[in-house]
Amino acid sequence: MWGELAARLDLGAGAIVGAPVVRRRLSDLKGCFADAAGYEAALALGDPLVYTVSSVGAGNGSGDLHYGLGVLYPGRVGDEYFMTKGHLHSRREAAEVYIGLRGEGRMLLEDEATGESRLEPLGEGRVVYVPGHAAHRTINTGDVPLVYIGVYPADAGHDYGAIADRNFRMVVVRREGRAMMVERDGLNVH
Ligand code: S6P
Ligand code: ZN
Repeated sequence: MWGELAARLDLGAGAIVGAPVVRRRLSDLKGCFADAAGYEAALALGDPLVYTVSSVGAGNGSGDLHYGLGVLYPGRVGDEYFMTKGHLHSRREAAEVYIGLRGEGRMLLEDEATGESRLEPLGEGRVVYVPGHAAHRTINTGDVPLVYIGVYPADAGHDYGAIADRNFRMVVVRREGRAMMVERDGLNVH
């Protein structure tokens, strides 16, 4: 017997109605920003909400899908835009589709095996396919909340540890008013 199959997005509230919500504040993003001093300075001023994710998992069988609505707020630590923690899927071959609903941002992808990095546009009217074995992190490069849906296999799982240990090789910063991807090593933070 099927359970609930339909859901309603409340884009004003930034949530899937009735779904559980995870809230991540700046203090939850320790180690994500290349500018560690800038991060501590920002935290000393307060601990803003950086993003929320409300998720729906209607089934947990092999072949089932889960999805989540992400709302990533605008902001920066130094030159670095607000971002999600980023993760690999525990089942590494599990892919994901991101569908941008509002705002303007980027998806940072990094192949776990080769280190190949890509920065793809993610925002209103944009779709990004996240292949298996790719660490992925969303970044808000605009002035309004970035709202998107991610659809992934029910058994994908989240592995935050690998990224927390070594972080992404690339960092997305604002330079001359636009977003660009630069190498973390050799990034001059001032
Ligand atoms: C889940 C999917 C998204 C993220 C969300 C928050 O596979 O990729 O729903 O959970 O963008 O990012 P993170 O890295 O904190 O899970
Ligand atoms: Zn994912």
